[in-house]
Amino acid sequence: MLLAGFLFISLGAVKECYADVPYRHYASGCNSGDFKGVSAEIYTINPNIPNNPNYVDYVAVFVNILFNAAPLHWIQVGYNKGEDSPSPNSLVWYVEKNDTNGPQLFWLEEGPQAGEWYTYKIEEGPANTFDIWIGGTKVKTLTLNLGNERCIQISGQVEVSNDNINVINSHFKNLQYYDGTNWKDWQNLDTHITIPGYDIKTSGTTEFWIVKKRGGAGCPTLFVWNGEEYAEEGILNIHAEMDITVQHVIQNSLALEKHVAKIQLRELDEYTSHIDQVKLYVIDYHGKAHPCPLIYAYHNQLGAVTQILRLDDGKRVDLRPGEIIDLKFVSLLNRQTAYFIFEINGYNMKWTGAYP
Ligand SMILES: [Ca+2]
Ligand SMILES: [Ca+2]
Repeated sequence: MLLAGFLFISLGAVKECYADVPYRHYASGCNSGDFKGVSAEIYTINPNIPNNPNYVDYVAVFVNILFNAAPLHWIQVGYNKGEDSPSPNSLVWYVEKNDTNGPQLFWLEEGPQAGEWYTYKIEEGPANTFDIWIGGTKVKTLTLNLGNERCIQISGQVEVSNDNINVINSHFKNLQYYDGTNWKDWQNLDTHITIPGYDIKTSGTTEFWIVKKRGGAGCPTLFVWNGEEYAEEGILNIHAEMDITVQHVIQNSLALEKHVAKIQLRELDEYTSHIDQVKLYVIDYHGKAHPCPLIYAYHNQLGAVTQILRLDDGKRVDLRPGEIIDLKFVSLLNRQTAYFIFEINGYNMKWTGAYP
């Protein structure tokens, strides 16, 4: 998008679908081939722009047709928020191209409403003319000087100048191409993202969106009381669409105070875990497992949940982001204790609810 940095763009392989340059990161979905148009519905995000003193900060969200990788020739339409527009740090629509005559940027007088969807469309006509549409209105017709160059790739992209710009909920759907006669759904969708801290998710070949990257594998994180503090044991991987049982051999020393072991489950990710049952076993030096009864379970939002978590009966406790369950189990084994195993039955569907 940004002209100031234009000379620094180098596009490696076309199918990688982005230009990897300092201070610019991309999230993109692309479809390689010779097409005569691209169209997508794009959700409007409205992030804060940090205004870095050393360069122009912006976010640009657009659809693009790429004609040539070196030199880079393309046409795009989308919205921008940044210091570079005539209405700084407002949401503004724009059209931009680069061909053998060089780059040209056109700011429109209006922009999208945050939180709304708009359809962006570029359609090739005769003699390298391109009609550009936003929300059903033709906003521009441009003639490009392309020689024999043809479309080699269409894409939807989110481009940021600064990793601190929050791109969560950026979302493209109904990705379509024009074959010269009809508009059709994309048959292929390659995604790529270089914005740190985010992941890109897809649904079929016509939709993708950006989510916050999860720290590790997700799901509840297990902590055990070691006599001084709750020590982190790690994640209990219950990614599934229905209950699964996962066992975890406790690595830290588990302090028993009056025969009571104290354990915590914390949801450190942004997805809810549904927990049916928790168990603790103490293993003796002969390898025999002895169940430790659950005597206390307290959810920091829901209160006492002991009875719900005792039985594997389909009655579950939801552990939402930031929530904690305190657990106490009784072990009477004492000196014969070799180690402990924690067991959980439940599930976490991970990406549910990530749509704006
Ligand atoms: Ca239960
Ligand atoms: Ca169950």
